[in-house]
Amino acid sequence: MRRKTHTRRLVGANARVIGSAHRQAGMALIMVVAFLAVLQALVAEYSTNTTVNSVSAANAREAMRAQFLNRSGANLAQLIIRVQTDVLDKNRQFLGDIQLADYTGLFMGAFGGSKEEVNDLGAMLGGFDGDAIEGLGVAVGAFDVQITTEDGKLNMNCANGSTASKKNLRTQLEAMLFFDAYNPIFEEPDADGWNRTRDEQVGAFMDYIDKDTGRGEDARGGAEDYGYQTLDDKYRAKNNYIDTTSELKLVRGVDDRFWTLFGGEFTVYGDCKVNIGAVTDPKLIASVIFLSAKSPDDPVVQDPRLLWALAKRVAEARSFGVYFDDLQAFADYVKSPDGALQELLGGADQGAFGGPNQEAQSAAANAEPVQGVELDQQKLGQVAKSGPRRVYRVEVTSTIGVTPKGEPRFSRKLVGIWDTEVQNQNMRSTDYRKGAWVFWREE
Ligand SMILES: [Ca+2]
Repeated sequence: MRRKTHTRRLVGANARVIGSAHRQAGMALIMVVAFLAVLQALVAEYSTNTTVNSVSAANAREAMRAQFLNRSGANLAQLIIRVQTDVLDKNRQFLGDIQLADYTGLFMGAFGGSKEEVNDLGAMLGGFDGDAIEGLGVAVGAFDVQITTEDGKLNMNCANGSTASKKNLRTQLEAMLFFDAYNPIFEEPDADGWNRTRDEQVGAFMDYIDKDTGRGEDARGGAEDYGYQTLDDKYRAKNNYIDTTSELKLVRGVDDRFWTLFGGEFTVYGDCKVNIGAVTDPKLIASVIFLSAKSPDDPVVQDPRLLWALAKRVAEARSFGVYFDDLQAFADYVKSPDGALQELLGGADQGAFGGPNQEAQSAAANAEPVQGVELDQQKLGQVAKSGPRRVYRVEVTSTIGVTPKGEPRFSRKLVGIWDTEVQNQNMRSTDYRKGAWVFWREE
């Protein structure tokens, strides 16, 4: 019995040994599996991190490339504006109102284009290869420059100017809103529920910017109270010059509908008179004609439809190859727009760069007859001026790479405002003279 027991014990011990070996083998397997799982997670994380780092490094590289392309575009724009002010503007009496900015689109591809664009341009100019001339185009990406002027817009900061400037701006704003077509705006409340007349809307603009806190230009109309403090987001009127036109959206009555219609008419730069050669919007042209008509009873000025048709024709003048070198040229054209077109088609005035193209000629030939208005030179001189442009808006867009969908893989935009009358303040700059950037934004 004893022996048997021993044997059984032995068997039991052996069984325990074998059992523990089995348990250890399972442990190793679990450890290996667990280790593999952890390793897999580590590898995945490492791989994700590396991809993120590599992509963000590539993005930073493209951002820097695009930024420097933008700077190149801005430098090129500055050069074009310098040529305009120093060469063309100084010889206006011989050359007329030629604006280089109107032609930048034609040659911009040569400087900021990709290799393909430069080759296309070379082919167009006489079949030479893009490589034939050193330094054309850019190695990586491309940039495009647009130069426009702000001189054809209403400078809203004139609301804080001299008495004459204030009066002038008020009259122009009133004239701009005068058309019957805008009645719905003043018959219905704005987005904040404010009911206003045309007069109150103009007053809201003037009072928001003028220094005093009294209604009207002489501040005798009682306290300015446009309810800015009662709005959901309270704020105060600025009562000072504004920095960007976007601030005008804070003026009472300026909601999305108003802004869509008139937002493009405003600027915060330049003089208090619009440059007649640069006004392109029929709304503003109509206001200029309305304010400077020789007779207030003129049938065209009395009939908004006729006035609108005339304003549209004047707005198209530039595309027909008509340039308003001075106020007289503008008055002549407005007096007899159809006569001016006939003269143009007869080839009497070929304008700049060989005159209007075929398309413009046929457009001019097919233009509907429009009734003119005789203008008073003195009245015209009060609201408008002529001559070289003063303020330029430069917009540079740089793109790098192309996605499979054909869109740019990376793009950056730069907006700069160049004022030819502002003195560069850095005396040590080699560029110490008139003309400077007064606004600069990269996005
Ligand atoms: Ca004020």
